[in-house]
Amino acid sequence: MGGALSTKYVDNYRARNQKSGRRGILVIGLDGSGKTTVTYQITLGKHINTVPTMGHNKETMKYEGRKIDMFDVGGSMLVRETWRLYARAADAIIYVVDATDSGRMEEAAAALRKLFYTDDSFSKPNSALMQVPVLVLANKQDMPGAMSGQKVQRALDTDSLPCKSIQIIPASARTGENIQAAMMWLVNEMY
Ligand SMILES: Nc1nc2c(ncn2[C@@H]2O[C@H](COP(=O)(O)OP(=O)(O)OP(=O)(O)O)[C@@H](O)[C@H]2O)c(=O)[nH]1
Ligand SMILES: [Mg+2]
Repeated sequence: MGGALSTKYVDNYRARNQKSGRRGILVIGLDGSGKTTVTYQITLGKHINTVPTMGHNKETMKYEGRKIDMFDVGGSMLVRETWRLYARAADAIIYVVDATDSGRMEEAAAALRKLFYTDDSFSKPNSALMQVPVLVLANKQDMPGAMSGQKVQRALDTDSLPCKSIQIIPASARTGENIQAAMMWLVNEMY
């Protein structure tokens, strides 16, 4: 667990990565959607019990010989304001959705849209993200009643999102279902 990033850190981070080939993935989504569980399933390959994230949690891994940092940021309303700063350091985004929580799907859609535009009427795309691939994980598929990937796609209205590419994958961070396959898609899009 850590504090929040500073603008200076973000800009230096990008400059350093351009030379070394290192990449940064930002993991975001509403509180309790499963971001930290997803992050550990990707970096450690197993299910770990979590506590709510304060600030951010940075995990570094090697994927097919390349170094990748995962910035797993808290999803509570207050911390969501910092997503935009973290997004400046991101080469890719994982957006985690709790597919069992249809009651918060609208909130999840609004939070995603808010990051991808810089104005309230959603007409000015966030230029930092236009070349970034986005993986949406429709998480918690191990639970009965979880919304399908298609339903989550419709609810989030992802077709119009101003990004490089987007893929919605149903997955479970608890069982690991589809997590590595989803990650493979994202890494291929990122380089
Ligand atoms: N059944 C099920 N539970 C999950 C899954 N992924 C996460 N959870 C549970 O959901 C709860 C929240 O998970 P976290 O990974 O801490 O969620 P988070 O998005 O990091 O939450 P914040 O850090 O508070 O923003 C925990 O009780 C997890 O065990 C999943 O795929 N299936
Ligand atoms: Mg967390």
